[in-house]
Amino acid sequence: MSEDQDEIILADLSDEELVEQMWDDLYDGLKEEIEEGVNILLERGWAPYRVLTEALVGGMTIVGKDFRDGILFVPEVLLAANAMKGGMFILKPLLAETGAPRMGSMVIGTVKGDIHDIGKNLVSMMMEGAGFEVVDLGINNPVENYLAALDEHKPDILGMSALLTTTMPYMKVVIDTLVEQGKRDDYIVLVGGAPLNEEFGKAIGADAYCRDAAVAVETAKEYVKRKHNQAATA
Ligand code: B12
Repeated sequence: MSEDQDEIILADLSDEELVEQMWDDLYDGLKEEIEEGVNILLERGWAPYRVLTEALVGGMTIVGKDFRDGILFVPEVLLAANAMKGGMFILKPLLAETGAPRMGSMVIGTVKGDIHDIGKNLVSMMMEGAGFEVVDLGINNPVENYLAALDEHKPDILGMSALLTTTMPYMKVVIDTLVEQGKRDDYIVLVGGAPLNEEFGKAIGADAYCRDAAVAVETAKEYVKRKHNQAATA
């Protein structure tokens, strides 16, 4: 595949061919090619969100399937993640440039024991683009990190991400600690990550589970609006 690839000129491909080529390039961890592909699609007038979902997230879905099936291993997936981040870096300012009015604020982080951050970063980007101020705590966060950030920034929303079935229960540890400290109702708690579902979100006491970044934005807007209405009528 790499020999053929030397001869492929990305700019000569149709949109459809280019997206498929980008899926291959993401699979092969080719960061520069991904960056070039993103720029070409943007020059062709694609909306940043479309580039993100169709070219990048679409490619990562294929990587995820082959990782699950034991065809790809951690080193290859790390390269793919690095290539994806290269593309996301170009899209980030464009997604944030919507001029949306300030909607509220969010503290977000991946839970303890978990180093997956692509989905969390995407949610951060999309939330910023929708007018939310976002404090990103990064990966592998123990409960103390969340508590300190909540006290410091007093956000409307707490967002937690987990990609492993072994780390997702930690979200409950954070929520239970908030309950113990009488702070649970001060925040809208949104959770997400591939192994989660709505039932899990309810079971751990989150306000909502969001399956992707677009749903996260819509859900956040709805809850913040509700919170402000409640405050106004109180
Ligand atoms: C990339 C990847 C990695 C990379 C991570 C690089 C990085 N910087 O993130 C590396 C190689 C490091 C890695 C390591 C491991 N991984 Co991994 N990884 C993946 C992979 C292929 C893609 C994840 C991803 O980025 N998806 C793309 C993003 C856009 O999607 P997303 O994360 O789901 O996020 C979206 C939504 O979920 C939601 N969302 C996410 N977070 C949040 C938060 C909030 C608040 C909200 C509202 C919404 C939201 O919105 C996002 C955007 O739309 C998945 C496969 C999969 N199907 O998910 C496996 C996967 C998650 N990994 C897996 C495993 C097993 C591991 C390892 C244990 C492997 C190993 N043997 O070492 C380690 C664990 C390391 C650790 N301690 O965390 C398993 C988990 C299985 C399980 N059920 O627990 C998966 C499912 C692969 C598989 N099928 O086997 N991994």
